[in-house]
Amino acid sequence: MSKCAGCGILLQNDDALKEGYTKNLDNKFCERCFRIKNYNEYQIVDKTNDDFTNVFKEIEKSRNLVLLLVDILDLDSIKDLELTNDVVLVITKSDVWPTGISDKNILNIKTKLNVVDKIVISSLKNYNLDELLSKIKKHQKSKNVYVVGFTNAGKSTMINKFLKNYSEKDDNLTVSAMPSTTLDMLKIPIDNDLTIIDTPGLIEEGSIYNIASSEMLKKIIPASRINPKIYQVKVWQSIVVSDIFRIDAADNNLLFVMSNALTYDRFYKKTDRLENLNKITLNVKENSDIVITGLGFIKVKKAEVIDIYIDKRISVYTRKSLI
Ligand SMILES: Nc1nc2c(ncn2[C@@H]2O[C@H](COP(=O)(O)OP(=O)(O)OP(=O)(O)O)[C@@H](O)[C@H]2O)c(=O)[nH]1
Ligand SMILES: [Mg+2]
Repeated sequence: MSKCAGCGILLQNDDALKEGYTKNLDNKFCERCFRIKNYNEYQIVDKTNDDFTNVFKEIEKSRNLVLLLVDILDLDSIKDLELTNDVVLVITKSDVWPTGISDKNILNIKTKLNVVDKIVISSLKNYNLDELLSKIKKHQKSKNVYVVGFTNAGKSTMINKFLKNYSEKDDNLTVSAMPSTTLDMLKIPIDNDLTIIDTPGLIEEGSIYNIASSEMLKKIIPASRINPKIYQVKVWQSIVVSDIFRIDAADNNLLFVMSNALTYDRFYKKTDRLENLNKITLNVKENSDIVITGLGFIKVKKAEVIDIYIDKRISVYTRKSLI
């Protein structure tokens, strides 16, 4: 049985409602990949991290080098990940990060992993991919190198760019703004000495990705460089962001680092907008970020007690500001 060249799932022609379906087993892609690639149509698949346990087992057993890809807007996601392999930390999508922030600041993230090297890249802009290739060549233990990370980190997009830049082959992997695009491991030979193995993305608990519709995903995934929105708050007010969350503050300087497609409604009086959502009261220290998992963050200048109203499935926390 052969695998779909786009997402790694085993091809089957028995059940049109199950993953891997194709009318003709000689096809290169499953029906779902065909639809994403040609019509930008997407069926959401329901994945859990149980699907990932075997992938991690295989990776640890192989002892091969791992590239851990992390979306620049989701840096804390990897804090608790454990893996015994050597890891090159790859921070992706630098093209969307606001100007004026140094790579050094971003690379300063804490993990429990055996990080042997770190790099910031943009597959979209071809930024630092040659440098990443030389780091891989320096650290690889064998021909095989695994690419892992949370869903939507940009794993398949990066491997497609490697194929384009460094091999004679087509860039086949299916990529999309929806979570869980890649469904199983897939070996991608780049040259005689390097085969990259794409893996399905981990699911991040508490991320807005897990509950967003496809319309919403288009809005929240930044399509271009983020222009942060600044609000000077001098009297009590509420700001509602795209009906996703509301923030109440009284005396502050708020910098929203999120997709430019989001909209902002400002209220100077008590409002009941999003009042039915979960209320989170945060005792924020000066120069902190309030992180809305999967969406981005709000840099808060002054220490203040701030209320957030948001869906209870989305996790919200504070950290020392990255900016
Ligand atoms: N701006 C920007 N977007 C990117 C970049 N790399 C990937 N993306 C976008 O991020 C989204 C997810 O990309 P994928 O390559 O499918 O991510 P993945 O990690 O393979 O996701 P799963 O297969 O679901 O685990 C797509 O909308 C990509 O276009 C980049 O360098 N810059
Ligand atoms: Mg993928």
